[in-house]
Amino acid sequence: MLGKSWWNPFSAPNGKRNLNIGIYGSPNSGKTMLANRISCDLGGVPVGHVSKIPHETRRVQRSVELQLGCDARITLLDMPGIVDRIDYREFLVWCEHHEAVKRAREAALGVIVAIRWLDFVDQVILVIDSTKEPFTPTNLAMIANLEARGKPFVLVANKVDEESADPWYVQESFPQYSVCPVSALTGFNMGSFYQLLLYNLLKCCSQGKNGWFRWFGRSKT
Ligand SMILES: Nc1nc2c(ncn2[C@@H]2O[C@H](COP(=O)(O)OP(=O)(O)OP(=O)(O)O)[C@@H](O)[C@H]2O)c(=O)[nH]1
Ligand SMILES: [Mg+2]
Repeated sequence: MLGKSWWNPFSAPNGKRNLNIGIYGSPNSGKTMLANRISCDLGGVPVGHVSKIPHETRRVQRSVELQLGCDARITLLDMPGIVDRIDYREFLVWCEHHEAVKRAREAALGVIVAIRWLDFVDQVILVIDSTKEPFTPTNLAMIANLEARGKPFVLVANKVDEESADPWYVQESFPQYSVCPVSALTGFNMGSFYQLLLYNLLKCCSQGKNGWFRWFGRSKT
């Protein structure tokens, strides 16, 4: 009799059972709040501290191992915010000079570390703040980088609970991708988001070396 691993596509994602999901995006787009919501929805604990001060997350924060469908185990990686320039003076509103300089240094290092981590993530969630202009150099560079690496990703338009949110504009800005509107704060549309994530993970599992063959059991000799 064939084992569970034969029919379960999640059991053979290129031989991997553990998938790393990286949460990327600009500072303050709601990455940590989304990571916390996903982690708690899937039986874990909050991943990190949410704050209105940009670059609150300056190191990669990991969730505990989470279960998402079948027997796939996922680890969420909440990344520092990606930017193309960091000016310590932006932090002077919130902290003293020396603290602002330190924060800016750590934030710059965080960007480098986050980009390096792209090599180790299986799937990316790119979080876009739907209350702001989405067509930014950072978002464009991130998408170009992900495309070039062939890294699977989902686009999320966050903060749709806000009156000024315009998720349709986000979708219009990136017409070649399907954008999932959510609110990490209220949990709006998280069901659709999980479906999209699961669908993408399935694709990610079934592609690559022996993926489809293992799925259909043909690699069994
Ligand atoms: N209204 C609303 N606010 C949100 C939502 N998600 C996050 N926020 C707010 O946005 C701010 C930034 O949230 P974080 O989760 O810390 O953002 P981040 O992307 O992790 O930011 P960095 O760690 O600085 O890169 C906080 O004030 C949150 O309360 C949302 O869905 N709706
Ligand atoms: Mg954060």
